[in-house]
Amino acid sequence: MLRARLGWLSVVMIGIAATFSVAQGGDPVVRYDDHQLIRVQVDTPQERQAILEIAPLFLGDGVAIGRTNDFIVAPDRIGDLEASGLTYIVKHANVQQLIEEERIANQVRGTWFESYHRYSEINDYIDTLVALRPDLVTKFNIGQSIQGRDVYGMRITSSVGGPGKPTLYFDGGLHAREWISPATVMYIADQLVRNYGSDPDVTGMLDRAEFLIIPLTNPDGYEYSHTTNRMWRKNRRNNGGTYGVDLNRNWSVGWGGSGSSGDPSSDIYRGTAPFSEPETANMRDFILVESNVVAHIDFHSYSQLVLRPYGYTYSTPSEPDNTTMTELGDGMSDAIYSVHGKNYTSEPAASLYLASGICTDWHYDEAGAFSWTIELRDTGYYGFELPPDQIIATGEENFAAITFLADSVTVMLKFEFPGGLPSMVEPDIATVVNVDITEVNGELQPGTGKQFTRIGTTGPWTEAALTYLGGDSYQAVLPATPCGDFVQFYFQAETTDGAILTSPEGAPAAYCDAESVNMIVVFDDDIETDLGWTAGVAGDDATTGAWGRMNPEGTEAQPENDHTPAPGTICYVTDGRAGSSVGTYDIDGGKTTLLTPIFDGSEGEVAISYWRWYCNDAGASPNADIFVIDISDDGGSSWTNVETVGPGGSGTSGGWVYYEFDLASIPGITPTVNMQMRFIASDEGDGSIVEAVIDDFVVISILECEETCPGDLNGDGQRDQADLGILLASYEIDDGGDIDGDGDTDQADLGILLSVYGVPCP
Ligand code: 0X9
Ligand code: ZN
Repeated sequence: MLRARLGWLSVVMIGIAATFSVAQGGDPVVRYDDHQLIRVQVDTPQERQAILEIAPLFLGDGVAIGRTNDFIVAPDRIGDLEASGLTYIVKHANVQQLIEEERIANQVRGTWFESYHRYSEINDYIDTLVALRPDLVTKFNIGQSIQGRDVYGMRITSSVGGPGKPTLYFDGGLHAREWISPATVMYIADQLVRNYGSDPDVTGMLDRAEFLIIPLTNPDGYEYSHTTNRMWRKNRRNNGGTYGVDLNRNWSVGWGGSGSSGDPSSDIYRGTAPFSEPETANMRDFILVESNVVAHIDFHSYSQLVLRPYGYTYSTPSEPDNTTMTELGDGMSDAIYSVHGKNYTSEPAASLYLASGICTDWHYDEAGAFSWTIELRDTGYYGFELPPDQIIATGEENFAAITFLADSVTVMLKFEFPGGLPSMVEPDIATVVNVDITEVNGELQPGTGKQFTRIGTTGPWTEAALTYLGGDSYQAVLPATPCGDFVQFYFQAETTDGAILTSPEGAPAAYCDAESVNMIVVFDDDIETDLGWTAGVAGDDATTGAWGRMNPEGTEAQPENDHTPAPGTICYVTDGRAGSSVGTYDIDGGKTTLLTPIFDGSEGEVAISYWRWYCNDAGASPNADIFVIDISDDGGSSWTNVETVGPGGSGTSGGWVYYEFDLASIPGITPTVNMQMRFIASDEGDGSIVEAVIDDFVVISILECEETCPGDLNGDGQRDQADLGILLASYEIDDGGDIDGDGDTDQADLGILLSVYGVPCP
């Protein structure tokens, strides 16, 4: 029996059993030489007790029963672990090496968001953002930490919309060792500040809402985790012999309950009373005077979770809040997934285990805000030592989450375009645009949906009502526009309180436009049917993961869904399945090639686009391989590179990416009728997980605008009886009287001719 076997273990645990070897600035540096990072399956309270005795340094917030949990085991306890009968795997044999690798990676300083920064550098960067946009950012100080460090934050909003806008509040760094948290919160601030005025989503957010951002709420612990003990979690209060209070157990809601400890040496020590710590008391006092806080996120790491209240009890918040926080949490998780395909599980905080006195429970109960704890990357491969080259990707996916959240709590009416918004229209005929208007935080005044259009790029707008189709659906009609001209447009609706909302936001200063062009779709393939691609060529040497046409099965590296909107399900993926058999195999042992059918690129200006997904950063040797995309103008005899994705950088950690290029931009390529493209993915090294996916491949040609005079079938400059004769002779027979370009002569053509009958050509 497990407990009996472990009964002899009566070692007195004094916190961390790491060695203290090098002295540096006061406390000796804590080293983790030959400490193992292990993942243990814990199924009973006895097993939890057993592992905590062997490995008191638990890396999460409470040991969950029925799941795996990560611990650090000191070298002198590895024998006990082996003898314990517990089921575990060793994730890293030497934690000190992980720490060193992170330190070395962190010395490679590219842009600011490619390395982790110290307390003073974060403060300097806040000043940089203020200097960049003093009209948008103000810095504030919520008070000092227990060692006297000032805790700074930023208020970010635009002057549009006046005071009293809804406030969203994000904080980071409550736990010292979770370095990705302050980095992600700074990334969010940086994006908001830098993209106001250029990115319509960001502009809308800062016009509708105010953001309060405190990136580093536990500066003392954070500095200590940099200088002395990389695994430090708490603040640096002197408890008289031991140090630190867990700032995420020190809040008043549920304080003192399960999942917190009264033992000052514990990593989840709750402190002597709620708000005993200046860091939490200052946060509380700061937010209590903010009257418009509607949503809050406390960023932590790791595990990839979106946790909603409560953490201290299994009971759920009352309705409708519980449903709202569930839907918003699920929506944030979906938004995160859409960027790089990372799964962040959305669930109640208490579903793993109870944690009492936590920050988010307090913000929900006492500050009147919807509140979440987001546990950032990863799921334990690197854990807290997440390599700094994942900061930007983590920031990007969480920026999508906060964009979704901000829109969900501040947008009154949402305009959506189920068929997309056109960037090109066909010359001389009207273009239908489907518009959905849904109520988010406002009530739509019926009958107020409108379109504003104009041909050309200046001049007055023509207003017209949208046609109501039922439900949330409306139809807009863009006017027929001569080839070569632009048609510009925006949409508008009103709420029952008289607020006027537009899409794009900020119209008429902001608007959409589409160019009227003579376009032919040469090849448009959503891969749903087999249009003659070739998966695999002579010379391919991948042993698994060959290209195949199929419905992908989601893994850490590849998407669950193809790119084509439903009902589409099929794409090309380096999955190795024949089409229907199960299994998810990434590429191994060499390369695999995918060829498009031959297509005609000889006419007009040719633009080629596709959606790609590429992931080479999941697994043991990340960012080692490349994805090569080439084009041929001689049916595949010779090839020229179009783009190469990887080995590092953007587009290498999953997520659907749109790529478009003009044939004319590829040096050395001649437009011919024998064009072909190829996609080569490979895994040349050991151990890495590589997945590539291609979907929605489109080739279009744009022809020059002809000097046209619709209806002048004989080209004599008149639209008269002679033209009518030609049309009638071909009527429903051939295309001799085809005016609208649809390939036959019918009533539509007759209608056009009659509408211009007798009008001389321009
Ligand atoms: O324990 C915490 O404070 C948070 N996790 S962490 O690993 N970053 O320390 C989670 C708080 C909410 N979670 C639960 N109630 N389980
Ligand atoms: Zn944490």
